[in-house]
Amino acid sequence: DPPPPDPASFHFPPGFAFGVSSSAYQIEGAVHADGRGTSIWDEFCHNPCRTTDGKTADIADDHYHRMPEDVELIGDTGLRHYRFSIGWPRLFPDGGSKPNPKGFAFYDRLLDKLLSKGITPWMTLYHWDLPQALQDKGGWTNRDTAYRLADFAAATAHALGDRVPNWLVMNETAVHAYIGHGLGYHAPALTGVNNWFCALHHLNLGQGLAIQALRASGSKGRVGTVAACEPVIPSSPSPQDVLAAQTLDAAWNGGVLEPLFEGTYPELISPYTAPYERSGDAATMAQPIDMLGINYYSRLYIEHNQARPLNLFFGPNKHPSPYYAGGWPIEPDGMYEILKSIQNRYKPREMFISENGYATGTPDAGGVPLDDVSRISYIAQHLRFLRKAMEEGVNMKGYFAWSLLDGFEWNDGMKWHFGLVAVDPATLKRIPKRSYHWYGAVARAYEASAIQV
Ligand code: GBH
Repeated sequence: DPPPPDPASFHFPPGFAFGVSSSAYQIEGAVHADGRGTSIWDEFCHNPCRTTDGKTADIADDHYHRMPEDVELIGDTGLRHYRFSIGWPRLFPDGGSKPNPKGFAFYDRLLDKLLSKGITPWMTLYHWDLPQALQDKGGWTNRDTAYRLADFAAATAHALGDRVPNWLVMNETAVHAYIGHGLGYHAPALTGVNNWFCALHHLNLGQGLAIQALRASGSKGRVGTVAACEPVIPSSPSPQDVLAAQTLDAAWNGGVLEPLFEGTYPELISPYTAPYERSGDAATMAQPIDMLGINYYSRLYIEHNQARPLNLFFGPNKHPSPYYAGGWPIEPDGMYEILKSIQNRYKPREMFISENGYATGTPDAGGVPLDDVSRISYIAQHLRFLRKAMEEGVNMKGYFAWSLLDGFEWNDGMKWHFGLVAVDPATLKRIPKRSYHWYGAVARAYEASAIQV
């Protein structure tokens, strides 16, 4: 990798947000503390343990008990924006309407701590941690769950809304639907075409209902959501692979953006969502939003595969991109490409990159690499392509690196390390990597130049 570029060499217009992202289940740990209920991911980790390395998120980074120190880390390096999620089972342990005061007290403390450090909160309502009690009633395959999300949004806005300037309803609806309900690699480990599209439709419906609930709550915060959007490429030019890629593109990108912006589903998937749609759903799903967060990591390569739902699956990348240890190709131009296409088609009011990051693998005896110039290079390349998209008229208002801390990586347990800061597994001590200092310097240089503009 080249030596890190000068942090002052990035020029973004005023009003741009540099931040970091996280999610509750991946960092909080303390799964039994203070009356928290069980989520579908606790089930996935324990009954039986289905992570590829056998690790659970019971402790994770113990952020629940170390939150003040973690917020200090964000602020001390010069970052002024933080995207995090709230744990539904911590706030409503049985998924119903009975709140857990100690859970609310935690997010009260988090919001107050952020605001006292001058850090703007971007609060995700749902980053995949459904209360198990709702899963027992069918979870996202049950239409009722969409209404429960709206109640959850309203109750949260009532309790915390005075300090939330940015609401984000969902994280990566398409990933949750496909990988959690179609492939079964993520919780709740359901499989098949029916579960996949039933969950997708109810997630889109719940998103619309939750946006309405937030608007009605009187919270002054702006309201948006987050989608995983990546160009989908056939693994080979064969007609079968091309159809597989077009179909996944319809489910992954179009299956979330079309209902949100246009109230429809792409033709390639509408036969599968139709059985679950009721009259009025189109209008409920198509809510105006203030901002759209895009999570981008790499292009997706898809091939025909008869053993999987809709005869498609992730395939090899036949293009000569370098790969990083996390296994995904490094394709910063793919970020530019997807942003341009979303801007052209849907014209969101504004967008921001809500996740983008680089993983190293399970550490060898030498530990997690702290001189992480590859991560710096990855972020720098993506910032350059983001800037290029902006110069061509894409209305980007922020960039959030994934993630502050090495954390729990869902079905892969603790295998991948995305953090700007390492966490010693024995002591849970936070150990900043070189990228933490470099990325903070980018944000500080930006603040200094933005003030001069
Ligand atoms: C994000 O999902 C999540 O929002 C976040 O919680 C998570 O920690 C972060 O990613 C890092 O994993 O071609 O077979 O390798 C991103 C999900 C990642 C799903 C890339 C598709 C490519 C599949 N996407 N993945 S493959």
